[in-house]
Amino acid sequence: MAVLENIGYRALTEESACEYVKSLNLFLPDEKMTVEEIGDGNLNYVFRIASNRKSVIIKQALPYAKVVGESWPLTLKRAKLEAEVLKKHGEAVPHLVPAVLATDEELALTVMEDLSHLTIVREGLIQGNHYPKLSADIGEYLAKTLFLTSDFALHPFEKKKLVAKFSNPELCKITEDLVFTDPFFDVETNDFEAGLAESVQQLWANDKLKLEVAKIKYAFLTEAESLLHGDLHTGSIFASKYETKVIDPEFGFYGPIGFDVGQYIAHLIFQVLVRNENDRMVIRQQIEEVWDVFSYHFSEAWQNSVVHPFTKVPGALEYFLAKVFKDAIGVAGCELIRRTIGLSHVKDLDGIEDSSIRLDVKQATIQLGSSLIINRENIVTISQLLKELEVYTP
Ligand code: SR1
Ligand code: MG
Repeated sequence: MAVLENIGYRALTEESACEYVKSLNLFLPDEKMTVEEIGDGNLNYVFRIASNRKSVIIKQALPYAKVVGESWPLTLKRAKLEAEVLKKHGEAVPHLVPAVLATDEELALTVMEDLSHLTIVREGLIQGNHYPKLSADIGEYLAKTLFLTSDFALHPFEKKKLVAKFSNPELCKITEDLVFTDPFFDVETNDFEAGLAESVQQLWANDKLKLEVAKIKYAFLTEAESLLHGDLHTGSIFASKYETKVIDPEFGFYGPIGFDVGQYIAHLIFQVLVRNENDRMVIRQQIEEVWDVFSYHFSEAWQNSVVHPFTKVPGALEYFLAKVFKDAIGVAGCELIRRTIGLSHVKDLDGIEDSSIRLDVKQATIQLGSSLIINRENIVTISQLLKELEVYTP
């Protein structure tokens, strides 16, 4: 049973959500408004409130994980942390995150810009939509948010203040368990189709693989490089042909840069694996583009940095980018596996109706994921990653 941390907390209803935004004077007292609960994520309520004139979103944290139920209590503090991450990242890329209009710690909610003119990228990609700006925007988002919150841009006192401010142990524990631990052991939370049982047994018995996962998990636990989004999958991104907005950074914390990069790449890989030959090229290009744009902006910021004397040392930038790339490849491997056999799946895979095709693709994500984890020292360029991806593409 969830224990309430906030005395004044109450879960909003459509009616009270309306009253709430009125009390903030975001709408006129007699303005006609419509409201609907549109949340389809794992953890929160999301209300869209609109009049003829304007619309806003209220995102409210529930004291438990919606995906499992009240038996899985979850801190309400994550609402404030998410709003603070949005604001901090907004300092770096205001055009790529939603504007925060108000926050309420007691009710664990954030009122923010309505983005319903955009589509959740996962849904759009599954429908075959093309987002020409997506990966360039995400590359810029990653480079600028991660550089500007790192030791390369901040005074060490300021950086350490932020590390403490963005401590997020409960949400990190979810990632530590669901991404980096449970899928590699025979535990109850795992969820996979009977047709995958043999591959899963092999994976659980593979000590070489598990040793590499242990190293990747250790980096996640200990390397406070930058303020991460912490859950950068395609369900955390809204987009159209012209615009991209990154939402939902409630898993934000100071961690290794490669984590955000690797998660995003993994979810593009799902699309490569589920698409037919003609349609997958555009996603392969997006994988290439996100890394190119990320390294372009990151390198530019690095060269302009005046904080860290070692940024001027020849080879230092190359060393750091290579580390981020290797970390990203390892994380991508773990993400491919956990979304296939762990607790929280993705529609890209589970939505494949033909069971034989679905199983083939899922076998591919397990095998490719394992290969990325084990061979990440040798996969050092995007072309090598794309080559490896081709080997496992059904
Ligand atoms: C219980 S939360 C399951 C997953 O949903 C979130 O989006 C994160 O990816 C988390 O691992
Ligand atoms: Mg989320």
